[in-house]
Amino acid sequence: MDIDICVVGLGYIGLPTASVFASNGFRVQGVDISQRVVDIVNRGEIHIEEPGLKTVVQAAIHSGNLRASVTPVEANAFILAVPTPITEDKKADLSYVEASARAIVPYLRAGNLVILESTSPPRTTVDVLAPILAESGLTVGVDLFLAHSPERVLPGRILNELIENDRIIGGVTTESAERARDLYASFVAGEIILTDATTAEMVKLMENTYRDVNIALANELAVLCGKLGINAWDVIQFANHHPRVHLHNPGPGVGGHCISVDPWFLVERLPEDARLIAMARNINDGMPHRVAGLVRESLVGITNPKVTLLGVSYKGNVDDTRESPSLEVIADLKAQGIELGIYDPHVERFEHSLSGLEDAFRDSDCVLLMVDHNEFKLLDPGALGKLMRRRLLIDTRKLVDAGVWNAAGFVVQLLGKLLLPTPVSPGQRDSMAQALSLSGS
Ligand code: SAJ
Repeated sequence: MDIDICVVGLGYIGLPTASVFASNGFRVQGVDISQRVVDIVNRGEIHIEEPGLKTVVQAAIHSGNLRASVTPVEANAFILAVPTPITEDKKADLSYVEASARAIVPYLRAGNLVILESTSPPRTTVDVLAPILAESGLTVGVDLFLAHSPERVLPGRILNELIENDRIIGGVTTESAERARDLYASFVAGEIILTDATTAEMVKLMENTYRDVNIALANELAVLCGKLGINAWDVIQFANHHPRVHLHNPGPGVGGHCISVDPWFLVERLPEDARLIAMARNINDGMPHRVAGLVRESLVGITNPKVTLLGVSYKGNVDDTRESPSLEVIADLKAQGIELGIYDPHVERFEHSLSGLEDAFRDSDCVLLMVDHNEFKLLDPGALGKLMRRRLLIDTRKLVDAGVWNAAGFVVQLLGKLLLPTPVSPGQRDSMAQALSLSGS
């Protein structure tokens, strides 16, 4: 069977993209380096949580239009949808982009189209991808077409946004962009805007940077309001009545593989100039430690304290834990010897052990709500409070109905209204731990 599209990377972007193309009549080969993922997809199942995805994948596999393998095949078009994470020192790790490009080189033929969907630092398409693809002997822009079409979908709403959102397509040549547009036009209902590859890269990075900087502003607002003794959530709500103001929400940090990562691509490239962007990143990265500091302060005087941590995904109603602020908070509290009962109804695989709901609450001294999962709105504070040693809830998302929890005997503290401690160094944390009379200290 001739393949129309070979999609490399069957993760949060590649799998929905492959199955939507397949359900629009294209013959699609999905490729992933993980045999486990390939087997799951070939069974018509999915390895990630995303509303509606299972049905689309199942239908695509059963129609025969989608199949998966660990190696690429010849195709008319190739879509690279692999991760672009950052290294420990906040530099772009392009190894997956480079490896996926090398993997398709032997399968490229004259007239093929290659599209990079992965979010990438400026000039990646022209400076990194094009030279690798040229190893095929084809001339990029002449007999091999190359474009960057950044994914812009919101986890939790991927299938809908894949179709509805406007799409930016940047070609290394005009014909490259036009060919990519013709492909996506088969299912994209939004507007398709054509530009050059580097502009398209910058558009995507700026979208996420815009959000990161605005979240940093909201987090700074929470710190200021805590010091002034007022409620940041009221300030945000009232200010947003202004027609040109859209303040974001404070929170325990910015997670996920996008917003907490992409701004660093700009800082890495232009460190002298991307000053506001770097500062916003640092403000947001400081939030989990401020939250951990709040928890530590609430435990002063308690021997062998236990904390119930609700939610480990990076945001509500998803199972994705990459760059989750909860990881930082857990590491911080565990380093102090604080016992944790961790509960997340959406997450199955996690690097720390998870508890059932009741076990997480049993003998606890403080509930720390980290994620706005819908399930947490429905918790029964009356029953859960009875399991605890002390009824304290720190809500970092303004999720719960404080009145209901107060009625069940809880003191409810809200991030955005509380005095937030300054993030402290690991050394300072050690001396605070000793002051807390924790177990083993
Ligand atoms: N957050 C706040 N306050 C807010 C909004 C979000 O603290 O007011 C936190 C969330 O809790 C989460 C993080 O920010 O930890 C990011 O969540 P998000 O829902 O804002 O975004 P992502 O990372 O799930 O998806 C983003 C989207 N980009 C934009 O909205 C500009 C999506 O469209 C992109 O496709 C995606 O990044 C990506 O893959 O780049």
